[in-house]
Amino acid sequence: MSLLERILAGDRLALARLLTQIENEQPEGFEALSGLFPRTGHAHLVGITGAPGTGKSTLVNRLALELRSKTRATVAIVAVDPSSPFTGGAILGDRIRMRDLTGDTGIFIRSMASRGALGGLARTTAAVVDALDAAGYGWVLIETVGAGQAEVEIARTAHTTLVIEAPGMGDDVQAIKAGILEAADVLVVNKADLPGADNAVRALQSSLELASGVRRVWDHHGRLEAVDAPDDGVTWLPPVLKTVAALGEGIHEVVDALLNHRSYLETTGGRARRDRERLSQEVHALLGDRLLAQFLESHASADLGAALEQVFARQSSPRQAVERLLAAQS
Ligand SMILES: Nc1nc2c(ncn2[C@@H]2O[C@H](COP(=O)(O)OP(=O)(O)O)[C@@H](O)[C@H]2O)c(=O)[nH]1
Ligand SMILES: [Mg+2]
Repeated sequence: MSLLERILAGDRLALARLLTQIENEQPEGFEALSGLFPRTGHAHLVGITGAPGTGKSTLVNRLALELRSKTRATVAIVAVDPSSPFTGGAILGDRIRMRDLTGDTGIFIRSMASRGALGGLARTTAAVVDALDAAGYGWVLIETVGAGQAEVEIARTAHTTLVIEAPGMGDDVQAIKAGILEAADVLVVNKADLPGADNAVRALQSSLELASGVRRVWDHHGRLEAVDAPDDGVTWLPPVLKTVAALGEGIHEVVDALLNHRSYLETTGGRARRDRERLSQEVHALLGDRLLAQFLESHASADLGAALEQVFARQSSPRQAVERLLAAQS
């Protein structure tokens, strides 16, 4: 059997091997992925992002188990943590903590290390997610650190973006600071067992109102009570939920929010729109990579070097330098 056939037959080792090939940018990996691509487009992709230590891995762990027992769907987890190398504490810790999930063959876990190349992380993650989608996982949960353009972008381009926050990480609400609040479909204040959780919930709620212009009324449990806006059933109002992921508290509600958001996307056509956005972004990025590589191959690096020297000397603007390089090519 070929690697591809084995993956489609549910062989987890074959899948792990393909993911390694993709991470190492081996041509046979990309070839196999192209063969699998027609089978993608079925998984629901959830990006989970937030500052380090907010409890992303713990929450993802719980969500996977809950999704499994509630919907019977299979779940893949992709942990993207560019700040720590494979041997580093965070990922090693994640792996050990996640060991309790691995007895279930309906859950597949992959930790990714950062690739050095600029933008490479987002590209490689997209390829890994495609492979998991093609392999038939119903849900793909992608954990990324909510810092850095690539990481936020990965979470943002999922079908559902979950932004996680925790109290006691300074007075500022990190999601507001990082500018990812507007991308959030579901907001979670984890570590609700610690003081300051209610403040974090309120801060998120009021910035959501500011951002959307929609006034919301919350009951004293922090649950949405009323919305002062036309209830046309078309507007998604990101819920703000409290969890204690370490103890499994509040997980049902988060899973319900994920299921609700998935239905919302399906009924409003938002799913297809997000798919098109994500795929066209991927094509654009790959095209850009390839064109640059082609250009560099067909040109003596001396040309580029000379053009750069002119820019350094302020004799030509960066834009002029590019114009000249391209004109010289034709
Ligand atoms: N007090 C408390 N600690 C938690 C909770 N959830 C996770 N933690 C702890 O917070 C630390 C960071 O969790 P982790 O999931 O690795 O965070 P990540 O860096 O965002 O992935 C770990 O020591 C967890 O055990 C919670 O709900 N309450
Ligand atoms: Mg983590």
